[in-house]
Amino acid sequence: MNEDLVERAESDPQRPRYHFTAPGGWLNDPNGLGQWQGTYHLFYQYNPHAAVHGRIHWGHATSQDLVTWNDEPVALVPSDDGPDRDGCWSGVLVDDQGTPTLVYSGNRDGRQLPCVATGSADLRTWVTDPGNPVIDHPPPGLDVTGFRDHCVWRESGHWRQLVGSGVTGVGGTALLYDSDDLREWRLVGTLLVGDTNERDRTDDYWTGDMWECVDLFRPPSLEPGGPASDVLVLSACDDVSLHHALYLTGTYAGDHFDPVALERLDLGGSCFYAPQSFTDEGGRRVMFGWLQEERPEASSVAAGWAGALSVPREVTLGVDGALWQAPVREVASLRSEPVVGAVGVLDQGRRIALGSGVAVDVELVVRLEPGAVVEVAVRATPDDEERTVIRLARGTADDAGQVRLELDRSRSTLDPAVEALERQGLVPVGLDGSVALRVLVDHSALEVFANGRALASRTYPTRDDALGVQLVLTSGSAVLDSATTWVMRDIWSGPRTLWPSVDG
Ligand code: DQQ
Repeated sequence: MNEDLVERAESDPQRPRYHFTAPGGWLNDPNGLGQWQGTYHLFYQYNPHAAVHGRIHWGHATSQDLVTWNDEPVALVPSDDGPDRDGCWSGVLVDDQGTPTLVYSGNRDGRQLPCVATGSADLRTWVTDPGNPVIDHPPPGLDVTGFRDHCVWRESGHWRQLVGSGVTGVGGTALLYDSDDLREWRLVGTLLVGDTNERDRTDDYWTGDMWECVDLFRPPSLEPGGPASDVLVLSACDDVSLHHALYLTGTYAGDHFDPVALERLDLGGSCFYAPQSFTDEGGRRVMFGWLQEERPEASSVAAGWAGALSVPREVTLGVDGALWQAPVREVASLRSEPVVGAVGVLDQGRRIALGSGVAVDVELVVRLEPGAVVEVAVRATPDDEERTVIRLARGTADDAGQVRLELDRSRSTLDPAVEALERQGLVPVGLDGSVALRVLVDHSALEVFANGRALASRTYPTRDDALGVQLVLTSGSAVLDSATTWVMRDIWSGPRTLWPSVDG
């Protein structure tokens, strides 16, 4: 049955070929990201039995270059009767004086508690700690909405840990703990508490009832001498929905986080969720997020797979005090066959062809006058029946320092069951109105980067000829300074291996 799952998954035309996917079955959050003696390790929430969120294992893959991966044996399997009997939920990898160690959430009877596992030197085999769970209840006296997911680091000779949580009726939170040995933990307190009542649940900035997958780090500056700030990433949810990933800039000091600004991490809404980041051996902060499916569950089940990861994103702090995100430079190593578009002053309504493909990387720079609107269409059929449109609309007067980035999926697919919500958000522009746009199209996965802001989404065109990439000025004046499209290579060099092999 499992081999069949891989076969079905690999033959699905919607399956991304240069975004990370599980060999078959279900994938959600990236976990345990790190670089260990040169090798990149990626673990992920994984159900090898079916393309649904079930008894979650930890899948594992390794890479030398962050973009091409090898499937490794499953790292964590739910135990027969332990605290992770019903699933090994999200967590992190840390180096405990040379011993690779996972801190994750054991799921049992609908509750999650922190657990630990130690690994062999090659990180291929893992043993769960007999003392699990290492924290056996959420803080007494605190009515929590949840207690799971971990961010663990060394500080002043101790371990520190954040556990994602929320205070019922108050807001999401991150609980701060302290330890000498990763096994005995002392509660320090709440790092900070959000306000669930401050905004409407439909608001793009709503911080939720519960913070999942909290991630605290200090990003490098985009430019030498740029501002410094700590960043707390959180994935806001309630008991019905996974909403979106947000981040706070501010200062972590004295057991608290003093926030300065709250920002959206990705303008694609719930598509980019549960991100995790790590510092690689070169000092870069690299982030992966889960790209959720946006087609009906029955379609994923039939296809034998669900869930992809974003490309690895390098995150830095810009001079505007916000996170700047860009695909790591290694993504460009997958490029082949460039198509260079004609540049110059754009005529309104004249379409410029920028190549074609189901897996392409489009990079362009366009200068928009105030009021100008430029559209880039991808996965476009020759007759326009299917097309996904990325729109850049520069404001006028007081708003001229911003461009509205919109993703219009109203004609992305002829399949009426697929989500077609519009996505949008603001992107900063300089005085010359220039936008550096990068569009990564990979079958059903789509990631857009515009002046450091990111927007991830999913599109499921049905027609084989939904391949076109085009640019058009629909309003005002603009100049196209450069435009190149590359076809992208597949990141898998051999057949996928489904671990573990299970019958039935
Ligand atoms: N996914 C995991 C949880 C986490 C959630 C379960 C976020 O640990 O809170 O698969 O997507």
